[in-house]
Amino acid sequence: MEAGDLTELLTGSQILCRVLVEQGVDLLFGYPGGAIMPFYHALPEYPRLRHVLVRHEQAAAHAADGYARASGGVGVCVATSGPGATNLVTGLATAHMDNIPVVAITGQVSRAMIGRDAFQETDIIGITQPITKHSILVEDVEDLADAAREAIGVALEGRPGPVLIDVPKDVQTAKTQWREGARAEREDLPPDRRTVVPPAPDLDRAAALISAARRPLIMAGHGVILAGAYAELRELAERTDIPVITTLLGISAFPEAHRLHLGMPGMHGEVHVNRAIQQADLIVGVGLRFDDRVTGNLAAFARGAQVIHIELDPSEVGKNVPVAVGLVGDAGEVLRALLQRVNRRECTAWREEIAGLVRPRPESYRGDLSPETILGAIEAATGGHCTIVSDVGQHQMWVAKLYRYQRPNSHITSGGLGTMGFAVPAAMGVALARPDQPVWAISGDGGFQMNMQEIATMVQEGIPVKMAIFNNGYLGMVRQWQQFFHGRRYSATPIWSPDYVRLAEAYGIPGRRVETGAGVEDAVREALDRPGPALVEFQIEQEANVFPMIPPGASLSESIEAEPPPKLVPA
Ligand SMILES: Cc1ncc(C[n+]2csc(CCOP(=O)(O)OP(=O)(O)O)c2C)c(N)n1
Repeated sequence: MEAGDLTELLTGSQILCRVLVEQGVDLLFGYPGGAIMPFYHALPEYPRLRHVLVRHEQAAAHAADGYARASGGVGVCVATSGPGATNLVTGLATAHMDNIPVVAITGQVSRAMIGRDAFQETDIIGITQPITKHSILVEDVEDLADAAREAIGVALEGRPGPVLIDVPKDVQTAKTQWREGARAEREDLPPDRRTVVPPAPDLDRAAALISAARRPLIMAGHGVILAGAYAELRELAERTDIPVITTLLGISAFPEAHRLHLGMPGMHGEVHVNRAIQQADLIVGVGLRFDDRVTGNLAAFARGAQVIHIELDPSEVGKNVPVAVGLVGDAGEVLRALLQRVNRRECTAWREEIAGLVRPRPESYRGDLSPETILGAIEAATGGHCTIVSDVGQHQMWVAKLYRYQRPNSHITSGGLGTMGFAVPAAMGVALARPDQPVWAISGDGGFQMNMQEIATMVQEGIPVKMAIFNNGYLGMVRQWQQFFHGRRYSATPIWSPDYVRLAEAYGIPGRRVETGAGVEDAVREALDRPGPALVEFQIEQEANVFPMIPPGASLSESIEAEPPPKLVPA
């Protein structure tokens, strides 16, 4: 039968698959079960749709998230009703906090059973409403195609985010006519939902502030990466000579070897970056939301600075910091409009002043197997042609600060939710989106153990993720807080690990343990040289700390730059 033939009857499941194909989706991460079985029954009829069977639905959501972050397209995950759907929750919340276009398709019990506490019935729409951009229960097969198209469109449009579509089993088996639809493109959106360039007077004011400022800074966030506005950001910085700070999720929005790159701000940001913020008279924020990990105590944040805030979501403008000019729109479009008005200028004196604030990085390592050595070896072995996916904890901060990101969007992490267990499954999605380059998942021994079951997925599907475990025997970041703020009471933070080399062996992948700095380079090279997934455990110093650190609730001026003397630690 011809595509578009109005007499063609398809099941809801076939319609779902067809819409995915029509919308350009070719990869799904999922796990089957009773209420989603009709969908899985239809799936083999659509060989264009590759399905990756994960080992836990949380990993499906993170892998879809990683795929979306790396590809710029939508990431799709699939789960059954009840426990399958609830296992997606952390992954959806992670994507929601970081604005990632993930579409989750969940099976639901048949319509007649809804509301009766049926077997594996969960109100997943109710559960995920606050952590999705949109969620839809499809109650009629007639609505299914458009609901699925809308799910993908809504996930991608404007400020991206996750969308869940819940499909009762009998809607998956019901039949109706297939009607062809158009592929959702940003340009297809109705004009009121498209990005509009801010009014000319606001752009003029921003340009005037930029030319008048004596101590200006650019703070670039995730919005630059989501908009792909790398060239525009660089042009603004170079034309105005303004130093660029990149937030955790803004890392790799600006080349780090560039003379204007300053570093990361906030709780674990560099001292000179935080001091520069406190001394600035203008902050040009691009695609960031000034969250508390960046600002520290808001009342004391950049008190001498006026703020220009370039941001897609109007509700973010003025939410955390008062702004002099808010420029609402896509970072690329706004920067292009601004660049038409911004003149060349120099910031030599201010840059020299900031250079004078730079201190040697506080060193907390006693041994030679430092995170710096490990990250330096990965950078050297890959020439930076590589994507680093980090987990959450101390290693995440080292990964953010000790590797020089030169290529756009080469650093991926869970910023907003700070989800341990993210790196390993997200790296699977990244690796499938970027088959041309190595992908490293870097985790602590805690976070690695949260989703290490996914090694089996990598083996079954041939996904070549290189896994590095920074093993310090502790839930390191929490232990550091306990050391600094809880009188060294290491409550529930020592963590035992299995023998990772034997674990790798059990999965049939190469595994190495590295105990000294001398072994780092070889182990990294070997992992890269062997095809497929590989694992390297680095036994780093147990009580190494991340410096500097702004204590929670303190201002950016109050950083801890060395081990607190034991007598100052409260008992
Ligand atoms: C799912 C989840 N549970 C708990 C936390 C709180 N938390 C933040 S960092 C951290 C410790 C991480 O330990 P590890 O994975 O070993 O990494 P390290 O800090 O040692 O580098 C914990 C428990 C979290 N962020 N996510």
